[in-house]
Amino acid sequence: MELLGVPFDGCGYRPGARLGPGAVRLAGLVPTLEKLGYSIADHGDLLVDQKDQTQPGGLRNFEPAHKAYRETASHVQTAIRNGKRPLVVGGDHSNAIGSVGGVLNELQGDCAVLWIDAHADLNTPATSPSGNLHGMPLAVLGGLPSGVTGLQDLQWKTLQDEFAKHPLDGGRIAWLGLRDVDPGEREALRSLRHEYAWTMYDIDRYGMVRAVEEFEKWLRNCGTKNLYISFDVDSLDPVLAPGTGTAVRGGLTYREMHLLAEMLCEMHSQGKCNLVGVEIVEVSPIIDTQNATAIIGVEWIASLFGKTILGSRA
Ligand SMILES: [Mn+2]
Repeated sequence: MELLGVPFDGCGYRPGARLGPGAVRLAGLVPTLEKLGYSIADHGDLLVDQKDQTQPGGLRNFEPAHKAYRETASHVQTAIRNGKRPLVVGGDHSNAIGSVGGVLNELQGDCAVLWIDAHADLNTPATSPSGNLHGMPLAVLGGLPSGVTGLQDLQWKTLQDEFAKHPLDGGRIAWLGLRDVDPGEREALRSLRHEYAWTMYDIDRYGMVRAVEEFEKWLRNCGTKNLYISFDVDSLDPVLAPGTGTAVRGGLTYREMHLLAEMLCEMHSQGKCNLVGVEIVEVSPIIDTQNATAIIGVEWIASLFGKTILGSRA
């Protein structure tokens, strides 16, 4: 596995996720995976320009964001090209523009994405209540129009020219854990003709086993076996994972999150999908309690890669 930290949070709700890679490393990401039998090439953290740089009339921190996405994409592409699996630690969720964009570029669009998140991340500059790109990555990757004119539109198109050459079809995105969806995002979800968007209501009603079984069916029918998993720690209940910028009550429980990871592990280890890469984003240690959110993130990754109660699956 090819590990990269992306300490960029200039497009998040508030600063803090830039410390996510350090927190996740301190929580034992590398030794945990090594104990499971994986060899990890640690590429360290990207050098990120942390100065606030927003051009008048432009998207917030566009320049440093663009640089971080470009470098993330390049890392992800190189890893996949070498037959390795990229493991990316954010950073705010806008970094998925680079990571998922890199995957799509390298595989010519032949990949589905599992988006585990409280949010749909489908806003555009026109619909976003905050103007922060971390709520917009899937709109960029899905090729949605910005809905605005001028510099923001030019910047939006710059991102799409680079990271959405193979736009991510709505039928190739699976949302899991949704519970805070803006009005503009609901419309975007409909326009993208999604086929899998499991909210917390669905998980409460039908349970995690059914959620993953339906996901497996969905993946079988979506036209690709390649899967990238984007795990936003705000999918978890804030009681467990308070260290994240946009926490929303009523998230996944400890047991649901592990069951999810273990069932996904069964899928990829049995060849039901080709897990091309994984990322964990939005860990913000400055609002955390004793690094609990990074620790739980590492536990989740361990379950995804074969840790079980009675021994390793890998
Ligand atoms: Mn997110």
